Amino acid sequence: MVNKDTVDYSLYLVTDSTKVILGDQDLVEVVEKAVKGGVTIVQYRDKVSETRDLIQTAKRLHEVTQAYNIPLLINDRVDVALAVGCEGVHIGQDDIDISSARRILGNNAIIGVTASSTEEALAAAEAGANYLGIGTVFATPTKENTKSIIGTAGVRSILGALSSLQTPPKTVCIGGINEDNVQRVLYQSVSINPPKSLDGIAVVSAIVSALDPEAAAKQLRSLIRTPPPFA
Ligand code: TZP
Ligand code: MG
Repeated sequence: MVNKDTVDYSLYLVTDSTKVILGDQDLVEVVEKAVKGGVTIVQYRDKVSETRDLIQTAKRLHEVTQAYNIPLLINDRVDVALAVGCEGVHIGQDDIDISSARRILGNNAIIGVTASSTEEALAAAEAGANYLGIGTVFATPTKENTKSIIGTAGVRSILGALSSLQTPPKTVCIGGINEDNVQRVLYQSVSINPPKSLDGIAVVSAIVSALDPEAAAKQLRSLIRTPPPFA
């Protein structure tokens, strides 16, 4: 059983079912390889499948994540999370509100929220989000209609605002992160006063589109664990 208060957010995989990102691969196989490589939490994000297929795939993904004792979250769809009995949801600013999601899924569910500004971050924290997905850090072809590209300076200012809270939510950042920039993102994103750093990095294409998703996850995980040489 996954305990929501001790979740490891360090390498957070967000899936994508579009041909351009996933290619001809089987999504569940890709996720299994990524989890073997060291992914610590998975979000099933699928904007193309019908509800019936979403539930079927989510159940298969949940078997994988349960075998490795890591959480599975569903993007947007509280109904799918409830049907599958997985650990929670990730919602955006235009999706169901946090307190409604909490009422439906209960106290033990993990509820993550996208935040692109200090206002959104503080409001989500206040409403009881367990973690924030901060971004979009860098422009990315994976999600072209993002509201705002905030850079590492934007991540820093959100972390700075959260650091004044007594129990800030966990934080991951997302958008254009890969093995070439992950250490720079982690290093540049630390807010200085009072200090607050990210709890993890979320990626889509760096793992899902990799030739070898297991090796890509392994490499990212070791880069996240190892302090950068310039720190
Ligand atoms: N939310 C903000 S950016 C993004 C999402 C889901 C996509 C990130 O994809 P990638 O391939 O890791 O840049
Ligand atoms: Mg959404």
